[in-house]
Amino acid sequence: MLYQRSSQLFAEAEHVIPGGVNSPVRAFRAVGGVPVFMKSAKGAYLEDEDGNRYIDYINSWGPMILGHAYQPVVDAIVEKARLGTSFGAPTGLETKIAQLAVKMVPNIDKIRFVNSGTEACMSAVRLARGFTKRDKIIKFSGCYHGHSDSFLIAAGSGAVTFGTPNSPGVTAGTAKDTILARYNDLDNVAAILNENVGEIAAIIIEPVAGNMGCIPPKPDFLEGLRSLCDQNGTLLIFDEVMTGFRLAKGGAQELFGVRADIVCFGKVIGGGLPVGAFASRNEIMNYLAPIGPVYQAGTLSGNPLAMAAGYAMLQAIDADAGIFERLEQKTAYLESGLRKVFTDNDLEFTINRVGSMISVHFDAEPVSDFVSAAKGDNESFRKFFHGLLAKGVYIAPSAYETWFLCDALTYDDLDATIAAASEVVKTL
Ligand code: KE4
Repeated sequence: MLYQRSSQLFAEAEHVIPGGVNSPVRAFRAVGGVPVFMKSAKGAYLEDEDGNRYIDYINSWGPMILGHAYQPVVDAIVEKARLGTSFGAPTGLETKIAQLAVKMVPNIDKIRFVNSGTEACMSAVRLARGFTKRDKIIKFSGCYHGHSDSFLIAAGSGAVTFGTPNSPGVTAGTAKDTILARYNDLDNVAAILNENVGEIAAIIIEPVAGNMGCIPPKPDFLEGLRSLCDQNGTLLIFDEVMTGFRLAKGGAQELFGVRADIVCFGKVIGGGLPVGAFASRNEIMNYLAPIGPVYQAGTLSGNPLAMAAGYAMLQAIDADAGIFERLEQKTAYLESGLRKVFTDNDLEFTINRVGSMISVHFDAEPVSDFVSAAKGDNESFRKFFHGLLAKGVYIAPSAYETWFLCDALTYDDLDATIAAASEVVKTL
């Protein structure tokens, strides 16, 4: 693989964009090397500026569940763009996508659209604090809910990659209201609630953690959080920015059968355009401006282009009864192939998977929380990443991320990926 054009573009970008990127994880800092600049994508494939082609397992960090440039989404965007891109006024399309989301997702009556997952989670926490009249929240070490101040406390994803979980700029005043718990440790959560009786507005969690690699909830963990919240008058916020419309039509709530009080969305719901959302039952959502006292707003929230893309995406998912089973089978096939490759080469590894979210950890121990996720052999991961990249397979450039599969992947693509891995592991 030649990366000459990417190298040139990166050098130019670094002069005018911090780190040459508009989101840190894209800078390849965790794996080293020059970030690849992409030119186009279609279906399961990316093409970079040097003409290299990749089988894509990032899919824009989750949104492209149907594959890149999915024609109904592209057509919807093009058609809508001709009619104007943003009015700053309500449009009928916002109601249609809201009605569809409410139909697809359990336990929600209303939804508010914003422009990113960060905005969705930030707004959900403000709403929970306003509704409960409590200040403190519990988040889990290694979970990432976007870059709002309250969340940059032992955050996952890029924040961990850069070893700065507690980012400068987050004040002590803010940090004091965020209490950290250990993922998959119900006793730890119960102890925190007992030490802060009547003070915890919400517990926010990724129901399947995707920002310290993919970490499934242990049996009864989510159910346990639900009952602890009920006992303490605390709201349970599911951050489904990754899992929403990916693990099931109704996301993790449907998959695990656990009711959240507020659900946050991003990624898939926007079809690749900037959309986030948060949703709940009427009792809570009616606390939001303009009908309630909790303020939240956005110039481009619900803009026609993003709504057109998101609506086309949700309609396609809603109409496709087999998509989640196909994604389950394809990802299970990939997992099985990788397990064989790693086992045949006597590697120490763990693979975690839920549906079409999967991660590889070069550590024999189970990975069930932030501490165990941090034990992975990052040097092996780095070599694995670059070895696959050179063979045209594009996985997440950090061990603290999750791979996302799309429905456009064929079994030939999966076989090619497994074959590439079987060659790369010999270099580890
Ligand atoms: P955004 O603000 O990036 O749209 O969403 C923030 C967010 C919230 N909640 C969860 C569970 C998330 O995974 C994210 C964002 N995910 C990262 C990938 N780990 C986005 C990639 C990036 O930061 O560039």
